[in-house]
Amino acid sequence: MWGIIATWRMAVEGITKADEMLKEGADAGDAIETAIKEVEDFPYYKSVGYGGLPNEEMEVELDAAYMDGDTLDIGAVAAIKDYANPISIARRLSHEKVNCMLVGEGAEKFAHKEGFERKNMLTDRAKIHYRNRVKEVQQQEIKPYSGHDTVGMVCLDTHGKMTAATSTSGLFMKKKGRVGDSPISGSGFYVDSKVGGASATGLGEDLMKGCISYEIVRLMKEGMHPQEACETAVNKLDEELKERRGKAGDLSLIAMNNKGEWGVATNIEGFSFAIATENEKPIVYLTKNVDGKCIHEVASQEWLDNYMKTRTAPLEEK
Ligand code: SD4
Repeated sequence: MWGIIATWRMAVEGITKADEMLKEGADAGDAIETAIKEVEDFPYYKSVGYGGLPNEEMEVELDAAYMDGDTLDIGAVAAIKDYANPISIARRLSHEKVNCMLVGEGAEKFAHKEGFERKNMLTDRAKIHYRNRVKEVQQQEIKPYSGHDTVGMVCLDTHGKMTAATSTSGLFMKKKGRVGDSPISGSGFYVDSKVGGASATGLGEDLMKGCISYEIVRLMKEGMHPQEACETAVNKLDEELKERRGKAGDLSLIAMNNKGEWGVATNIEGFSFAIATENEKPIVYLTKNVDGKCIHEVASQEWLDNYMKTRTAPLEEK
């Protein structure tokens, strides 16, 4: 059995490549890194890698993590600038015994020393988004924090090895140095080949309050199917946040166990995810939470076409 599951429609090209590799017996580490790089390199995805939206100071600061479910090795970078593929740097760091999570300048210094590709990650299109947002915020006093799509994946290979990985530019207009859940073990991701893995997207500040990826793996370890584990963890955190704080941020989670069974839960409208397994061709689903149960529907061709059209449409300066 093999499989890979990922947050958002944007991951489908990446997981298609990973699916080809896994079929041939590739390692879950190589497959997941390939899949995430594909998303990082595509300039029209506004919240991952090249073309990612900048922070308040118009700098693209990226977070990424990699975890090996056999050894429990973890590597992560946070608030790193000017490197093409943060996921590869995170994976490289996962082989270190200490100093596995590096931030900002320290991460850049490491990447430079190791010969990773430098790249200016701020595109002209992202600059337009930034300037438009600055104007919108001035004119309408709306909060600058919105528009986020982190890529998070869990992968199982034919040898039974599992991996998890994330990559993101975090929240648009975040403060310089702000780090979300994505590079934080247990929050943005967690995987244990003896059980399964999970990964998150949404409002990092709230996802971290529940260590929600770890919580899902823990529930799977207790015997829950990934779908039940995701729904239980997401509904519970959503409730707790509403009860204690009056509201809950966006929480969307994907998970897979070591049998290749998967689950997804969200507290928002229109969360999309992509999946490929030995039994399922790469496919995009949309999910919605109806009274605590998450119902997945295959995305229509019209929805898929529209997704790409809106992502790549010409952008006007306001
Ligand atoms: C963060 N969780 O930095 C990320 C953002 C995100 O979909 O997931 N966007 O808080």
